[in-house]
Amino acid sequence: TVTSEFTQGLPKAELHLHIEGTLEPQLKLKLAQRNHVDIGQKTIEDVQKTYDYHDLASFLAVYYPAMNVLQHEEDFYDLAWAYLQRAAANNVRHVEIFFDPQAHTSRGIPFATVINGLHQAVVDARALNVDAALIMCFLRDFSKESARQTLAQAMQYRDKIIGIGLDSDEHNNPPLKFARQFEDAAAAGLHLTTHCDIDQKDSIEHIRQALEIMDVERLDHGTNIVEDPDLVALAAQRKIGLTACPLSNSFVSPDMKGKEITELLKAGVQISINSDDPAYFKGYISDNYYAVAQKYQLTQAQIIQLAKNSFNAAWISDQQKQLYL
Ligand code: ES4
Ligand code: ZN
Repeated sequence: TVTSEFTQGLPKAELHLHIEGTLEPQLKLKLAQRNHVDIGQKTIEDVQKTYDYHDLASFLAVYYPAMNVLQHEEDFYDLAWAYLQRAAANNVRHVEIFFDPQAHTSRGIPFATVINGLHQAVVDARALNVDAALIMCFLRDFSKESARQTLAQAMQYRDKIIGIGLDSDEHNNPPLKFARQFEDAAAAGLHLTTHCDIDQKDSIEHIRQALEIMDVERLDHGTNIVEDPDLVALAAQRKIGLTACPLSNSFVSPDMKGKEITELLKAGVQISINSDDPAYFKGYISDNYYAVAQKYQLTQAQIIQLAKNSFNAAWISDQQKQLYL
């Protein structure tokens, strides 16, 4: 049987982690005080009382306002460093960290402040034996024009970013809305992924666009793909990485998608387990492995396969994969 010691000790890669979603109540309060930002909460209990959500929209309504406490380069550094220490404690050997520049530039924080703070933590993570990289996400509920400007800004920091993704509210914001930006990013050698959140309107159509038209290499969540056997076969054949997030799923839907995860493992799809927004969804990556293993009685062999998949779907060289596998 799978114990929490086992899921914690297993070496793993984390491929679906929003750095803004690692802001713990304690750091939120500390930064609020340090930057003189009134967030309307004074204690950890006050903060936790606001963590009341049942779907993506109600989650995002809590998530974005909290980012006001992030003002200076040092704040972004402290945020990322706190996460990377937790990653090390979870035996995460490699992590590809999402960040949302538009959530900050839209409230007047320079792009440079965000990326320089995060990047310094990525560099310092080597001392923790954690190999880290940054993936820039576009907020899909913002305009194409905003995405275009954001990509142009990112190009000044090309060597600090390994890929791009799409997150935020998927409703009526299909992947194809950003086809042009994805094409430009691919031409610059950036890797491509997109959220295809669970049980969204047009889930299958969004997955189809992402795989057949935009040539993404991974799907974040993406477990609705089980509804279309042809797309499952395509994902297996192309070695598309799917990044499931069980605890996050349990907040925005009635379950952790364990049946879908098991089915995709059987079909040979490179599906992995990740933590999404661990400060908001009650658990870091080892907790996610443990929760899904318990609830769906996954075997140790299945858990090991999920961890192997995390390295195989990572944007690292085959040589680097050999070090971990
Ligand atoms: C997110 Cl759970 C989720 N879905 C979409 N966008 C996000 N950004 C951070 N967490
Ligand atoms: Zn996510």
